[in-house]
Amino acid sequence: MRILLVNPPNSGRSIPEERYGISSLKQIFRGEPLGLETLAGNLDSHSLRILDLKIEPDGLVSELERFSPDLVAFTAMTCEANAVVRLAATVKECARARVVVGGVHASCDPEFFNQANFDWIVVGLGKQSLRELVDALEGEQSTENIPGVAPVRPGQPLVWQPRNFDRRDLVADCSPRYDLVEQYRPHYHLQTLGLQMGLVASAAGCPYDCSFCSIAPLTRGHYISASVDTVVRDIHCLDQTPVIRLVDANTFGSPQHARLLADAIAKSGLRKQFLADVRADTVVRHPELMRLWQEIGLRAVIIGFEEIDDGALGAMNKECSATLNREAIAILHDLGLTIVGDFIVSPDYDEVQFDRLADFVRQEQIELPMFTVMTPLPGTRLYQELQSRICIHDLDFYTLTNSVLPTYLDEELFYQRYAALLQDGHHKARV
Ligand code: B12
Ligand code: SF4
Repeated sequence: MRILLVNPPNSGRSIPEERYGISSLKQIFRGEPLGLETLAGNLDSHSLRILDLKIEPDGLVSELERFSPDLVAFTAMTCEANAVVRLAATVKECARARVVVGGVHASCDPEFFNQANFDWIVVGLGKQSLRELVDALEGEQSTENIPGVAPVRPGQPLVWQPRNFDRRDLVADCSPRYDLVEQYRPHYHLQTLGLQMGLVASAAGCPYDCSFCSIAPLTRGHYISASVDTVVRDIHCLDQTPVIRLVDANTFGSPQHARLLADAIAKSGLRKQFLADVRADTVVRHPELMRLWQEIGLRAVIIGFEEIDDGALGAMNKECSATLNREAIAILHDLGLTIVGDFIVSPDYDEVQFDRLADFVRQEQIELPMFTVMTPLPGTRLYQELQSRICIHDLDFYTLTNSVLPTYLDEELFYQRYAALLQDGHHKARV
């Protein structure tokens, strides 16, 4: 079977830019489509291509003509969902391929894609589900009862069997097909460092349940570590790439596994720089783990501090505290690790709250603060909590840099303050 895996173009709209001419918030995001490479890893014996529309945004029609796929597989985050709906229509117009969609948005809100231009929606980890779907198509068998795969039924609710995710869904014996994006690799670089960056997953899911987060539906709440050997093998696949971003939502979610992995990396002789997502409480409870990783190349950690007071952290069920956040910052700075700190700005912020956040970031010397606007993403608990207040439903605005709720401050002032946070935080930023 000929299978074309498609990464959607950089998507989304910007209220600050469109309404107030604030263009400093616009960002272009590039990184290899590891989800698609991972799926391709379990589709041996088929003819495969990955088309990255983030690099060649107008490439779909010519690729459909050249490759003539039987199946087109799209991935999509929430802000890319509308774009993928349009692209699926193009596939149906220009080719005779069937269309399957998966990824974060399909997992959080599968009904969104229950539309005529799609044939199947894959909910959650897809490496094994997609394989089973492709096998069924090859064998001309029914695709009705594959766990995790919802056949599209426009006008009627989706019906599917949920998948019980476990290690088998990682299909450890086949690595991601990094080779399928070789032509794009020079574009996957970390601008701040001017270095090429590759992505490797060492776990899927997260055992926590923060109200704003869309990770849980990918594994139905399970935290699944990849075997140590698998991770080392995948890092080896990226031989020419000096910086490795471990893309797991919560890289050191199992400290025991993280220790074994660090030992295995040290023994393997791999010389890389690593970036990893870590929770502040993990840093405080396991500072020795941070040291161990620093010794084997950990250069920067991405930490979701989210908010700076306990009330707000409690409301989002972060299971962390302002004190732990400060302790973690001190430990990481002692170790010389760069902190990429994620903060969530609430649409309810007044000027004093903007000031306090700016002061915190300055005082704590967060090297690279990242600020998103609190966004109730479909499929999250936050979405249920705030549904009645949402005033923008167009998913093009769900880039986490727009407020889809009314702002407490005058809207223009809100975006000016938001842009100022980013500007202040980034003018001396380093990774
Ligand atoms: C790497 C990454 C990126 C990269 C590369 C992604 C790419 N495809 O090009 C870049 C830098 C481009 C990026 C950009 C953005 N990202 Co991003 N990103 C990630 C990150 C850290 C890892 C994704 C990953 O590689 N995971 C590992 C792979 C193996 O897993 P996976 O992609 O989920 O794929 C598996 C399943 O989902 C499924 N699957 C996926 N696709 C498909 C398709 C089919 C057909 C099938 C069957 C199955 C399937 O099977 C795969 C294997 O099991 C995640 C957080 C996370 N840990 O997941 C955020 C994340 C996906 N990003 C997020 C966001 C919000 C963004 C941005 C809006 C930036 C921002 N403000 O934070 C932009 C959007 C870009 C745009 N404007 O269009 C959110 C998405 C939330 C949501 N509901 O949409 C996440 C979850 C982080 C978060 N803040 O919560 N991102
Ligand atoms: S925000 Fe981080 S810690 Fe919280 S559920 Fe999501 S991945 Fe887990």
